[in-house]
Formats: sequence, C-alpha cells, structure tokens
Amino acid sequence: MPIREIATKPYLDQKFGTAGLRKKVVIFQQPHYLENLLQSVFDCVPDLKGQTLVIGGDGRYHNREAIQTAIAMAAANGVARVIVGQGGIVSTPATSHLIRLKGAAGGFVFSASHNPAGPDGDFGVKFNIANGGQAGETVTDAIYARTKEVSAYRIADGGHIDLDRRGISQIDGMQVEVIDGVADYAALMQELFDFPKMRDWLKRGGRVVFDAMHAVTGPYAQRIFVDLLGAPPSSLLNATPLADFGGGHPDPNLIYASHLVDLANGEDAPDLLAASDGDGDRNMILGRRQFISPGDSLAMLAAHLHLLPGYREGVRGIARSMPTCRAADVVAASLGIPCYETPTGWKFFCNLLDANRITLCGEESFGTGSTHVREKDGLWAVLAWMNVLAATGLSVQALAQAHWRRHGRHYYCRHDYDELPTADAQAVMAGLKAQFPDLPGRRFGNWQVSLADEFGYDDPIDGSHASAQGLRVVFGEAARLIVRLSGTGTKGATLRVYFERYETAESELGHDSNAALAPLVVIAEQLLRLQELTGRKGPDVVT
Ligand code: VG1
Ligand code: CO
Repeated sequence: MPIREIATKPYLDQKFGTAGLRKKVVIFQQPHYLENLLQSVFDCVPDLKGQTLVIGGDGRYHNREAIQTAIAMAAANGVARVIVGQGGIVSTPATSHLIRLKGAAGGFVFSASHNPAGPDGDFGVKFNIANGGQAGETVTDAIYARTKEVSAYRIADGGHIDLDRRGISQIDGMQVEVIDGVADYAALMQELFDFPKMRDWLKRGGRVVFDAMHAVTGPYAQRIFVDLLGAPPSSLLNATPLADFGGGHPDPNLIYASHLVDLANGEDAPDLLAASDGDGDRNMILGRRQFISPGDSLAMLAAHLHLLPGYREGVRGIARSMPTCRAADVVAASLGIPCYETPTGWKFFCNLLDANRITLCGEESFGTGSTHVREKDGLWAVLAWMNVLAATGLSVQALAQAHWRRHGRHYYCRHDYDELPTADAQAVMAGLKAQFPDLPGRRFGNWQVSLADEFGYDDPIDGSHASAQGLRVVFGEAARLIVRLSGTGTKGATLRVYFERYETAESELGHDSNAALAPLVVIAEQLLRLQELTGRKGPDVVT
C-alpha cells in the first residue's frame, strides 16, 4: 500500500485543554483537521516510531472514522504495532492500562468525555504517553506549536481495518491487533478487589444498580457485574454504547443522572447506585438515601482502602485537585501521610503516582483513581465501594455517618455558568482578583478570610510550574470559595464556582448540603457580582 504525503494548511485552534482537544464534531469533520493534529503528535513524539500505539474510543459519533485515520497515519509514520479495541471501544482507564500492560509508547482515546455526542455534539482526542497518563503541558504545548505550522501529513493509502473482528493484520509492515477491549481491564479489577467476597455480598441480597448512560462502560459493566460477579442483568441500565449516547448527557452527577437519585430515595432502593461518563473515567456513588460527594468518596475510600486486596499495604499519600474539598486532607492527617493539592486535570497526579508518593487521588468532578492506572477510573471506584460495603457489612449511609462523626463533614457543591461570552467570564475573574489585596482578615458572617490568591503549582517531582490555576478565597479550615474557567468546554466560556464548608460538631453533620452552603453562595455573589457582570440569574448546573 503506498504511503501518501498530503499537503495541508494549519488550523490555529488545536490547543489541548484540561483533558485533550475537544471541539464540535463539525470542526473535526473539516478537511484534514484530525490529520493535522495527529501528524503534529507523530512529529513531536518521535518515540512512537518502531513502538506500540494503543487506540481506544468511547464509541461516539465519528469514532470509527477517526480510528481508521489514526491507524493509517500510524502506519505511515513508522509505528510498529497498533492495538485497538473491538468495535473501536476502549474506555479511557482501560486504554491507560493497555498502554502500561503492553509496554506501548503512547495511545489515543477518541472521546469528548461526558460532552454530548452525535452529529451536532462534540468529539475529542486525548493523547497519553508511555506511563499511561495524558501528556503533560510541555508535550501538548509542543504539539500545539506544531499544529500551527504543519504543512503535510503522511497516511497509508487505502488501508481499512475491520474493527469488529478480533485478530491480527498488517498495513504497510505495521501490525494491527484488534483485541477485546474489556478483558485485560476486567483481569486487573480482579487483582485489586475481592471478587469472591463481592459475589457473596450479592448472593446474600446486596443490590447494585449501575448506569452506563449508553456510553463506553456498558460492555465493561456487563462483563464485571453480570458475568464475573453474578449480579442480575437488571442491575445494569443503558448498557449498550450508542453513537449519540441515546441523545443523553453521560455526565454522572445529580442533574444528568437524577433518575438514580430518585431511585436512591425511593421505596426499596438498592444498596449501591452508580453511574459513569462517556469515556468511563468518572463515577457517581449513591447509597440508599445517601449521595456521596466525590470529595467525600475520596476521603472515605482512603480511610478504608487497606481492606481491599490490592491495597493491603495501606495508603502512602493522597492527592486532590485544588477545588476538591479538603475531606481527604483530614483523613491523611489522621493516617500520618501527605496530602498533595494539584491543579485541575488528572495529568497533574501522574508524576506523584509514578514516584510512588500517593496511592489514591481524586477530583470534585466525579473522578477517583489510584496507582493501578494513570487516569481516573469510574468502574474502579464503583468496585472499590462495593468491596468496602462487602468487607464492612455497612450500608453507604452508615459508613458516611460514621466517617463524618470521626472526621467532620465537608459540605460541598459546584455551580457552573455555561456558554458565557469569554469577556464576561474574564470580567468576573478579574473583578475578584482585584479585591485580593483587601480580603485577608475581612469578616463575612462567622467566617474570616485567611487567604485570597491565584493558585499555582510547583510539581515536586519534575519542578515544573503551572500558573493561573484558579482563584481561591479561603476562610481558614471553615470554608473555601473557588472560581476557575473550564478547560473542556467547546462553546464560549464555562465559569465554575466551588463552595466548601467544614463542620465538626455532631449537631451540624446532618444538614441538607444546599442549605448548609447557602450563606457561602451569598458571599460569592457579593464578591463575584455574577448577576451584574454576566446578566445570569443563577447557575446552569448545580452539582
Ligand atoms: C473538567 C473537570 C476536571 C476533569 C476534566 C476532564 O475540567 O473539572 O476535574 O479532570 O474535566 O475530565 P474543566 O477544565 O472543564 O473544569 V473528563 O472525564 O471530561 O476527561
Ligand atoms: Co471522562
């Protein structure tokens, strides 16, 4: 098959965000748009030559076309072997695992995560490196610079792989292996968790409901919960991946998975209810009449992790992203281990994981994970919870209440303002920043500002610095207010406001979250002047 070199003109908007490059599908369908990006990756990461490349995707619209393009370009760019999931389906955490397991030099995940899919939806590309984690900013900045000058790309002509048939074939001397994208991941889960104990828990009447939201985790959940653990098939909801995610919004939170909240609060609720997102890296955990916020989930898993077979040695350290509540810090202090605070985005955890500084990490955006891969991992979190329930014999609610009595409770929520004009979002940020010099020491009700700053991060492993990672107003241990701009949106600017309030008195542990955070929301409006600067009456999404 001949290799063709095709002339192209650069696009100037191919800058990676928090997790990969995300754009509307129509943008990706522009001539040579994906090819330019992939060629820039091959140009900037010469290590891919002669090596293995893993290709996964969340099954969304345009996934198969993108995979065929990536395979043909990998062949033309000297890659020795491509491993791709059957049907083009490999979740983000499973891709991370495959890269590590197969000694690959990198991998692509075609996904825009939880963003809606379909011809009018979003598409995206994540690029991971040999450690299984997403490429850091040094690499993505180099790729971005390259996209602005790329003038030609290389592609093997006419190569087409049958993605539905497992097996090995060749394109231009490159080996292409279509594998079952679920098997290796399921095997890893069996190493980490006590499957016999969970099977027994289910047999004795434990009930789980998992919603795959018509995205990538369906086949994984079928294999793990039904085939391996013996849960009834009715435990799974929306388990068939669809190119448009069934028209839904596979973002596992209180808004987009509100039917799970109803189920958890209804008669005869299951013991554990959970959901994952488009590419399988997020998770939402609920028990009977109990929502577990992601920050709490991280802290509670940290407190119980030693009960799980893969983590018998205990937790070395924990990391959380800056906006994530400080519940994990309290557990870390009680265990006498470090707790790191990183910028938003999983890539910032990877150096800490590689250096063995931490065992567990998480983000408020429904992301939890551990040393087992270099991405957050939705099903891993659900299995960890199920294993903790099976090992302790406690309900989710009893576990949460005992945790709060011992460690105190961090009430938490996030308000998102979507599709703002960029200038308005920037005005809000600038408005708060301008007040920073006057804030320390100022009182708002019972709270006094101890710190007001723009978060920056010095990576303790490689010394790299990340600046402008969000604005924070800290009221000692009692509360925090954080504001940042999203790096994953595809239209206008998304402003995120995060609220955290810590209570330790027994009488203060049982409030409704929104009620507990209401005074902080009032302070936020005072400081941010959101209504005045954006004309919005309130947030679009509250999670
Ligand atoms: C969001 C979340 C962040 C997460 C990122 C990727 O980023 O806030 O915590 O790591 O999405 O997750 P941002 O910049 O929009 O706030 V995923 O599951 O969308 O790949
Ligand atoms: Co995701």
